[in-house]
Amino acid sequence: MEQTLSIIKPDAVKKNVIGKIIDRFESNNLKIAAMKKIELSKKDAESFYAVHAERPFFNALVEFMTSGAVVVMVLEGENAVLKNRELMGATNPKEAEKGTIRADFAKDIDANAVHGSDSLENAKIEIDFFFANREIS
Ligand code: IDP
Ligand code: MG
Repeated sequence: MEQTLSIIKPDAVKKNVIGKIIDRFESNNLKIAAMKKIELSKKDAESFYAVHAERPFFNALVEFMTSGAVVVMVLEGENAVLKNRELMGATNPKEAEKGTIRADFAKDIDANAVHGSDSLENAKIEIDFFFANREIS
């Protein structure tokens, strides 16, 4: 069993599609092992996306991720990391396959509805960033 970190980003929370996105996970055998709705501080967003600090879109990304509440989840299941990435679709919603979360709920790369860990190693780091062990079950 793997665990991965998922974030429903401010654009999707504002569109009121939290439940529809969670349904994609549950319908595909991913269990919600932890979940909370929070507002990220600038510092939270900057640390979480530190790997992108030198990218031209970094400031816009931090601005976007702090523009409203997000829902942070630990998803658990077989091949959870890869399965979540498949359900999400490509980073750019315009290139995402039909039926993926980003194709169905997002319009452009700046506001693309969801985050998902890209490796098992990063999943552990990202889960630790948001959750204490006692919050995950
Ligand atoms: P991912 O979210 O599919 O893993 P990453 O390359 O890790 O994509 O980028 C993190 C986030 O940064 C993306 O989800 C997107 O919101 C934003 N981003 C990535 N590339 C661009 C870009 O070229 N322009 C604007 N925003 C971008
Ligand atoms: Mg990424």
